[in-house]
Amino acid sequence: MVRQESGSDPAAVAFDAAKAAAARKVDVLILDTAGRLHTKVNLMEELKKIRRVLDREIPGAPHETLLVVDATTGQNALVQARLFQEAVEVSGLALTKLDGTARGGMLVAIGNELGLPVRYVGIGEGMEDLRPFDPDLFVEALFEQKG
Ligand SMILES: Nc1nc2c(ncn2[C@@H]2O[C@H](COP(=O)(O)OP(=O)(O)OP(=O)(O)O)[C@@H](O)[C@H]2O)c(=O)[nH]1
Ligand SMILES: [Mg+2]
Repeated sequence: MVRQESGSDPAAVAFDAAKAAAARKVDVLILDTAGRLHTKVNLMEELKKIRRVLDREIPGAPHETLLVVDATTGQNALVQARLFQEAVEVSGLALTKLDGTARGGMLVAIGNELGLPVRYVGIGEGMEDLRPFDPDLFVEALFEQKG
């Protein structure tokens, strides 16, 4: 776990993490960015800077950029996904909170327009509740009668 004090420059933390990952010869480095709105230009610029720093330290990195979308967000998720993809080349999605009443139908719109694959779904708050995406299960649940 690599971190700095609250308020630090996120790109500097990313730089430290990339250095540490290389030094320790780890297989996987995961960066978790704090929640941010696509309407906040300076925060989106920070994301771009993180990408640049990573690519400089580990050529080709990041190899995957996941956008986490909350299933309760509805169609506004398409706007978010579009803007994040433009800014930081999102390569896949994680759709959380599918255990509630929301079914995540907006994934169809996102897939249609942006062609982004869904990598993970969240179906609860436990460690094991983040699962690889199963398209057949998802479609079945989408049309299932609830209640
Ligand atoms: N029921 C349910 N709760 C979830 C799911 N995923 C996350 N949560 C809960 O939602 C809350 C927020 O989750 P976080 O993982 O902190 O969300 P985050 O996107 O990292 O938030 P920021 O870092 O503030 O952007 C926590 O209480 C989680 O347990 C899910 O799939 N189902
Ligand atoms: Mg978080």
